[in-house]
Amino acid sequence: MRPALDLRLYAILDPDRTGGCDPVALAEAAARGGATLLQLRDKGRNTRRAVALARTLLARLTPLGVPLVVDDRVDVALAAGAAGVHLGREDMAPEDARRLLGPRAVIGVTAHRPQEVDAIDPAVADYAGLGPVHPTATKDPGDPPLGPEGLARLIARLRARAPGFPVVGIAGITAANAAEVIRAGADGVAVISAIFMAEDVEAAARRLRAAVDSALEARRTSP
Ligand code: 3NM
Repeated sequence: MRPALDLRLYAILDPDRTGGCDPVALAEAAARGGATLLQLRDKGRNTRRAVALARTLLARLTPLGVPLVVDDRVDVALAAGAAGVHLGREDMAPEDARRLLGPRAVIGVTAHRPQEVDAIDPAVADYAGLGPVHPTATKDPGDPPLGPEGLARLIARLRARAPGFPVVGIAGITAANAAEVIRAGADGVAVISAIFMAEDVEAAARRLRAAVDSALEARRTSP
């Protein structure tokens, strides 16, 4: 049995996009503000430093009840004892990661296009990050923005085959547009800049979490 995943506010920490601030302090601030899952997305550090950072993050986030997922690096996740990994389309295949990490690890995958959505194996992956929902300056996703309508279509396509499969929307998501991502059917939002480039990271996370929670509540109570 894999642990239940709370995807409502998935904060993605890129240590190169913290405006020069200590990434560990910012991760804690995001967790205090209501992040429910944190991803370490570290494209620059060498392996030893990446493991050390993941360990420090785990030590700080575990008492706050926020699991840590490592982007791409199955070895770093294993070495540090993180909850799991997030895998993009050029990363290790999810079934190989599952073999290495075991049945309890969290494995997330990225999908942008219908064929990629169709390739998701719900017996292997625990959640999907679908996007890009909006344009973003953080990364070139290599595909045009879906908008909320395109996101809703991808979610419907995935869940026709895998009912209730957990999904987060990603790219360009802010407190102002998070509700439309939830209305499109997502369980939560995955966010870099609107949290970690904010002047007050804790307050920014709190605003996003409130927007997600109220949209989820509206979805639950709407006829
Ligand atoms: N993956 P922000 S977009 C890491 O579309 C990542 O797969 C994307 O950052 C995808 O919240 C993205 O700053 C960056 O827009 C999202």
